[in-house]
Amino acid sequence: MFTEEIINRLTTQQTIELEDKFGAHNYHPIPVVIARGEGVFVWDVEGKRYFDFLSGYSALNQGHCHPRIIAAFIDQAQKLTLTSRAFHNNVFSEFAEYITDYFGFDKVLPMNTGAEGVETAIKLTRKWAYMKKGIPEGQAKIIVCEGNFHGRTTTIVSFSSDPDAFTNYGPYTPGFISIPYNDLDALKEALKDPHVAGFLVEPIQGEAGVILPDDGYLAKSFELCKAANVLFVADEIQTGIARTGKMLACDHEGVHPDVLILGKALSGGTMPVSAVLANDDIMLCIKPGEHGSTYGGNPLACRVAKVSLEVVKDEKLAENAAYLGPIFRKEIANIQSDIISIVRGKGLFNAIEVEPKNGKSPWQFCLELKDNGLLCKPTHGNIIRLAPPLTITEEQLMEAIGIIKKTARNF
Ligand code: IF1
Repeated sequence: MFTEEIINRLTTQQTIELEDKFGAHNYHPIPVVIARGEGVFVWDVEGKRYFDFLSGYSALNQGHCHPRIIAAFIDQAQKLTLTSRAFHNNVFSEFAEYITDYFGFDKVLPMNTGAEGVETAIKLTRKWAYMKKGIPEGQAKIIVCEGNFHGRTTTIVSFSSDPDAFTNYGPYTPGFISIPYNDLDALKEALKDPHVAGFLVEPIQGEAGVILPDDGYLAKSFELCKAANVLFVADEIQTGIARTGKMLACDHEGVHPDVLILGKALSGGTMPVSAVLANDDIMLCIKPGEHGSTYGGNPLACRVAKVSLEVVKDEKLAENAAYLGPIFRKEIANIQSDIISIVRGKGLFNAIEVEPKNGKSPWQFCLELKDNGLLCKPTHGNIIRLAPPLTITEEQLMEAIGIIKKTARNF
C-alpha cells in the first residue's frame, strides 16, 4: 500500500459537478471519484479505500497498476509507441508469436477496443463465408443470442436485444439472426439456413447478468456449427484471460473456437488492446489493405499485452480464480438475508440478484456497499456483478465478503 496523502484540488462533489457540466451524460456512475489504484484497491479523492469489485468490467484481472505491466508500459513508452502498420516494428512480431502460441492459433489480427475486435471477427467471418464457404456475395448471416452484449458500434447494436443499446440508432445493419441463449434446438434450427456463416456467442453472458449456459452447451453448439460448416466465434472479451477459472471460458468444455476475440484484460487495464485469433484458412481471407486501424498492433500495446498475458500465467490467476470462486459463492449463498436472492458465476465472474427492500433498490445497495468500502454497480435491474481483480488473496476476499454480509444485514 502507498502512504502518500492523495492531494486533489477538487472534492468528490466538485469533481462530479464539473464532469456533469462538461462531460456527455452517457453514463450514470456510482458517486465516487477514484484517484489511485493498486492491486484490488482504489482510493477516492478524499483518500478513502475501496475494494474494486468491478475491475473495469474485467479489464483489470491483473489488478490496478500491476508493477510488471506498468514497468513495461513506461519502458516502451520511452522508446516507441506507434509506427502504424505502414511499417514493421520490433514488438508486434514477438507479440504475435507469443499470443498465437499462448492460445493455439496460426495468426492474430490486433485491434484496440473490444467492439473493434468483434467488428473484425464479423468482417472475417463474412469474408470466409464468401471466399471459402461459397455463400452468395452479400447474403452471409451470423447467428447471435438474445441478451448479448458485444459492444456499441452501430452494427453491433443492430443485433442487440436491449432497447437501451439500439433505440434511435437505426437504420440497422442486416445479416444477423437472433436466437435464445442456451437453446440448442433454436441453434439447430437456425443452422439449417445455408447462408449462415458464423455463430457469435459469449461463453457466459456478462452484461445480461453473468448468465451461465447449461453444461455442454458450448461443446454441443460447437459440434452443430462444425456439422453445418459454420464458424464458432467466441467473444471472450469479458470471460477470457482467466476470469472464469480457466484461461478461456471455452476451456471449461474443451472448445477451441474457430475465431477467438479478446480484449479488456489483454492489456491489464492500461490501454485499449483487442485481438482476433484464427487459423490461416480463415485469417488469410483478409488480404493486405482490406482491414486495419491506426493503432492496431502498435508497439506499446503489444509490449503491454505480452506482459499482461505473462503475468496471468506466472501468477496463476486462473487457478486463483478457480480456487476462490466456489468459496465466494458459498459464503454469499450462506448470508442470512432476505435481499440476496441468488448468487451465480464461474471462477471470479459472479453476480448476485438483490431484492428491493423497504423501498430501497439494488442501486441503493451498491451505494451502501460503497459507504462500507466496496465498489460495484448493478447491471440490468436487480443483478449486481461482483468481479474483483484475480490477484485477490483469500484473506482480502474474506474481508470483502465481510463487507457484503454487513451491508446485507443492515440493508
Ligand atoms: C460500456 C457492458 C460489460 C463485452 C463483451 C465486447 C465488448 C464488451 C462480452 C466491447 C464490453 C463493457 C463495455 C462498457 C461496459 C462493459 C459491459 F455493461 F457494457 F456490457 F462488461 F458487460 N464483448 N463491455 O463485455 O468491448 O468496446 O467496450 O472495449 O460500454 O458501458 P469495448
